[in-house]
Amino acid sequence: MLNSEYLQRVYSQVVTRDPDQKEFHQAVLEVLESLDLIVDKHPEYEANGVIESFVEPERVVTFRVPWVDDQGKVQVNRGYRVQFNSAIGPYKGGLRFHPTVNLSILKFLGFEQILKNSLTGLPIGGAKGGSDFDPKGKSDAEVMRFCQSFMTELYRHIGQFTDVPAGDIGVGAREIGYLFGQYRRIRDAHEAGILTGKGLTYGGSLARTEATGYGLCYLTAEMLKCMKNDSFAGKTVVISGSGNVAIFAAEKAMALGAKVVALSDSNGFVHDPNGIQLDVVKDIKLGHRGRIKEYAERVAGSTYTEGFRGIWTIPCDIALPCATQNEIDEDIAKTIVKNGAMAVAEGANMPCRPEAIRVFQEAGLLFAPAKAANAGGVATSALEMCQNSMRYSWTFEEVDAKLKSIMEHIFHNIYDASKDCGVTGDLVVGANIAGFKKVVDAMLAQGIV
Ligand code: NDP
Ligand code: 2IT
Repeated sequence: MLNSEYLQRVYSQVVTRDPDQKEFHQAVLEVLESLDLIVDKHPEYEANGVIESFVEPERVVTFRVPWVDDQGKVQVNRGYRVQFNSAIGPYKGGLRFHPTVNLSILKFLGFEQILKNSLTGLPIGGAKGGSDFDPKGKSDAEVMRFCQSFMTELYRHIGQFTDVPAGDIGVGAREIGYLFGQYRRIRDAHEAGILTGKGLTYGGSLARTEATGYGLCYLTAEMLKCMKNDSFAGKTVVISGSGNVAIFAAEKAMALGAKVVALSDSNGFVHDPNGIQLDVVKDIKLGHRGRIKEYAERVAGSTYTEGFRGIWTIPCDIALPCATQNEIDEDIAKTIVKNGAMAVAEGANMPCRPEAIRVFQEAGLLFAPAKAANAGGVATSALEMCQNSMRYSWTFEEVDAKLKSIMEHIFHNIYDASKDCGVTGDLVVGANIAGFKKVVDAMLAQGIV
């Protein structure tokens, strides 16, 4: 656990204040364990109450979201925005629409977002928001009415210099479009920079859709090259999820010469030993919001199995969990190791439990944590903001080249930070420390705010 008495005190206050927020505790403890390696050298942290501030959101907004379903019945959901830290730039982070959304999950996501956004090297603070609304099975008209109601409250809390939301689970191009339309109507102004992930016809950036998955592979490729003198070429890859991150991670992994053999959704997984046919997956998931099960009905030689965790029994060289938090526990991690994997990189946020990460690291696997590995999405969101400010747009190739260079830079930054801390190659520590240093310097420079 924690050696520093100061950090122990901070952590126990976090737990005492919000005893039910398990996911938030998990995310905080991991970061504090890394800070434990440097905190003694920085008495100014305790003297200025910096870490107490760092673990407490600047602002949390919760609100009622009433909307009318297709039967004419009023439904009421709960909306949130956790504005965690704006020391280095406006709050920035996605919106998640999923029935499991609660304050613990949004606080863990907002907390991780601070460090992730710092690692991108771009001037963005950390936030997260969303609702317990479930877009699954809803008509487009219902989703539109929900988004309009959600934005009718959210609009007063966001702005291009204040807070810039984007997508996450359950929030893609359709939802961002409805949210943007409502904001524009309320404000009577086309302020493109208030949301990212927009459509290309109204201020979106080329390559934002692909960015998280592509970025994950760019960072993983750099890690393989620098730490194992290896590459994606000829490797077998398993990717959990089949949403935005998973699909474009699969696309880039294949482009880099790997064979992707499995994908999943919350119901189950498909295994295609011949290599997943991505056009079929795109047709199912992006074409008509179908279930991954359909893949096995359409592609000979592939199989479908109920239960999403079973995907990790399929042997692979590289594991890319891209679905949701805490899907890989200690036992699953042991299975992945036993099956001979060499690397794990997190596309989802916190998909591996701490015990699982320990299993990977002790077995000598390369492990890239989410706050570095999936930072390509938000980095490209920041590039979208940049283009909106310039009233200009870059080509796909220009954005993609910037994304690749950002991800390679992140890898070297976190690798070097791990070395400086005396734990060379522990990229969890590297990411936490490198991300934290920039934010804490900004916080200290700005006084108690
Ligand atoms: P999508 O909504 O596009 O896809 C989510 C995928 O994960 C779906 O296949 C979904 O299956 C599956 N999934 C969601 N919840 C669960 C669950 N509780 N159990 C099992 N499977 C689940 O979301 P994204 O692809 O955008 O997000 C995936 C992950 O990546 C999340 O952790 C997100 O925070 C993270 N992320 C996203 C970024 C982005 O730019 N979009 C950027 C950085 C990180 P089903 O359809 O059955 O629900
Ligand atoms: O978790 C994430 O980094 C995201 N969902 C993307 C956030 C963003 O603002 O693009």
